[in-house]
Amino acid sequence: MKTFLGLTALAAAVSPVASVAVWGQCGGQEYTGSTVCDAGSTCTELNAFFFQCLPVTTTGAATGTTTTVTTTSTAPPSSSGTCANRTKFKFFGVNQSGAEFGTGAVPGTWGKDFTFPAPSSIDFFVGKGFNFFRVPFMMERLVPPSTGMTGPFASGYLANLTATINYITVTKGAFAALDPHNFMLYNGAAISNTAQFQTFWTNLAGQFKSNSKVIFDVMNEPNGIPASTAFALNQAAVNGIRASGATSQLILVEGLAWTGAWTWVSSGNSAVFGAIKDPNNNTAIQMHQYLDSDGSGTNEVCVSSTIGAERLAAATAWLKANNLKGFLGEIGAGNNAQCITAVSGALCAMQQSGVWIGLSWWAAGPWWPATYFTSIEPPSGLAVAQLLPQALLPYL
Ligand SMILES: *[C@@H]1O[C@H](CO)[C@@H](O)[C@H](O)[C@H]1NC(C)=O
Ligand SMILES: *[C@@H]1O[C@H](CO)[C@@H](O)[C@H](O)[C@H]1NC(C)=O
Ligand SMILES: *[C@@H]1O[C@H](CO)[C@@H](O)[C@H](O)[C@H]1NC(C)=O
Ligand SMILES: CC(=O)N[C@H]1CO[C@H](CO)[C@@H](O)[C@@H]1O
Repeated sequence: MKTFLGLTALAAAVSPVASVAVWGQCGGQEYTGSTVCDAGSTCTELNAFFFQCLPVTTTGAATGTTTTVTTTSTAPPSSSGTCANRTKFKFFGVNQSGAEFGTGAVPGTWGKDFTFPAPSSIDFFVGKGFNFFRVPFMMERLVPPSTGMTGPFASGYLANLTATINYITVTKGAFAALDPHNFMLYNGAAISNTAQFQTFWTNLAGQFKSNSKVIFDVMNEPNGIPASTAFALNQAAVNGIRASGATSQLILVEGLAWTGAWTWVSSGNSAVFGAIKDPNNNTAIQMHQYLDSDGSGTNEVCVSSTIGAERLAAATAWLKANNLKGFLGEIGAGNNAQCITAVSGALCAMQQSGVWIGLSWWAAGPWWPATYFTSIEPPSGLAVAQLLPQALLPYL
């Protein structure tokens, strides 16, 4: 048998195989691709999930030409194996889109305009070790415009939303963030009345006040109002949530300019959000970050392999200076080698900083098109095969 094994191994070694570029994956659990690295790099086990083609340092002197080989000290880390002294995230997961879909369809039809996350998708991520789900929903479906945001809840939509939240938190034991995905617009107009918004949150938090795994994400990406108004509305929501009796759960507040980390300081958010007050001292700043040229998350090309860490640096410094915690509620990028390295670099920088308590990938959800490049919906969302094992799982 030994001989046969040797022959088989030899046969495998001499048959033509595509080789993996530097920083690419070359092994690990569930990996089925090539285990041969390009010249100048060597396949190195970083953890059970991920073997990577790491560059071998060379002077290039033998040929007298400049080589493209980089050393590990100048390249960003591409897995936790090269990310020293990190603090793990307390919350790590994905967005679960669906209930907010169907913009303009109010209330819209379940199964046609909107849907709710698939339990099988939640099972998949919990099975991988994730413990957090951000669940976007549409305010107008929960509190119909006919009776306004301080009026009664629409029972069917609340029941379905609650079923999703309970599946995540009770059945699976993970955390679920309630995310009114409304950009601080309600029934076509900017929300500006802090008292009404506070009541909306008192009512909603009251539904979940006894569930310690529920997180209150005040408003997705406030837009079209001054930063000071966005801040006042967030502060009112914090006050309303605590007044409901929900005193232990995490609250996440978001700023203007798509709550972008890279523009946190230049957008004016940094000038106002440092003053957030929570009587129960459990509020974090939620920021979002995409890695394409305009930061919109609409292009699968990342600016560079270091752009993730670079775009977070100023926000991280601001969080530290203000003694606040950050939560990266949306990050997304293409499923390609440069983006995988950029995402990995971002996660490493966040975990080394100690000020980021969580992260959620944008996005899972049953209705993303097969071509949506940041889709992480199992089994075949484009981010599932490579980005998930290479850039996310190493940071669990
Ligand atoms: C990690 O932390 C240890 C203990 O504080 C320290 O000795 C070591 O130099 C640090 N390593 C890096 C790469 O920062
Ligand atoms: C709630 O979900 C059920 C299916 O479980 C569906 O029949 C119903 O239409 C949904 N209602 C709303 C308002 O989402
Ligand atoms: C608030 O909580 C943080 C830990 O999350 C702690 O470091 C800080 O001392 C607390 N502040 C107050 C005023 O209790
Ligand atoms: C970057 C990105 O994909 N943003 C999407 C967030 O989700 C809403 C709908 O939930 C989309 O309209 C955005 O394009």
